Amino acid sequence: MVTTVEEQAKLVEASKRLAAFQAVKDYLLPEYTRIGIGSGSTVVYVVDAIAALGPDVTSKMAFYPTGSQSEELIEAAGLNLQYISKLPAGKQLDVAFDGADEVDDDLNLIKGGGACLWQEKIVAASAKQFVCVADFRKLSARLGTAWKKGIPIEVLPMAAPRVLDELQRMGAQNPRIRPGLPGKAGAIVTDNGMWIIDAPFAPLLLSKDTGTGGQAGDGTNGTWAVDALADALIKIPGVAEIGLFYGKNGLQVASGAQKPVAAYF
Ligand code: ABF
Repeated sequence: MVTTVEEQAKLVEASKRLAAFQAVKDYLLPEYTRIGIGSGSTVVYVVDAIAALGPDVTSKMAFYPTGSQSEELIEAAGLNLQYISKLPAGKQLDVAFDGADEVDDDLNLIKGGGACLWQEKIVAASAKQFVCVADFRKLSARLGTAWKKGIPIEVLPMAAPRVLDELQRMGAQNPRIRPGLPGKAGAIVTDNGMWIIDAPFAPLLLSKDTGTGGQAGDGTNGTWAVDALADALIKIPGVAEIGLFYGKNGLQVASGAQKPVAAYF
């Protein structure tokens, strides 16, 4: 039984590591040449697992980061760094690995706790297969249950007050502009010069829970289905990207990428 904070922290790290090594074992095929690498602390183990395959396997591969953190990880591991902006039109990554803040039963995700969600979505949507690597704390039946800080939304700073108004109208409970990192005044500024709004909504329904006999899922009484909420959020003027990654439509509509595959313990 886990009794102390230190023991819990050890368990979480062990879970991230196991998930990462298993994900790389299952989903990184030796013939792949273009690999997306996401952000966050779990991805550190993904890069460890890739580096452990050795140069015989990895020297034929190029790795595409979602931001400066994964760029540094790739370089520090001696892997071949490439940029998604240089990926020619018509080409795709073979696979992309990334973490998440929460994962529901349908493999819909909340992402963006680390403020890199826009680049993360572009890399995910550029891949034939997206592999979400997450430890046991991230799993929940419905998004908004495990990650309670709200859905991260990247916004144009000048639009932030209007976006906050609209989010409140849609039923978000106390949406807030994310503050800067400790010691930094003002809002957090993303790599794209944008701000992040965190918008908590009541736990989201899965599409199968809505429709005939189910709940509406269209925001009535503050209840949203994942896909309906994602569609509504992205249409708000001033919203650049949202931290809802949903398998059925989000990634497929954007790119033809497959539904996310999860590997976790
Ligand atoms: C990225 O890193 C983000 O989308 C998510 O916010 C975060 C997860 O980080 P960690 O693996 O440290 O929990 O994947």
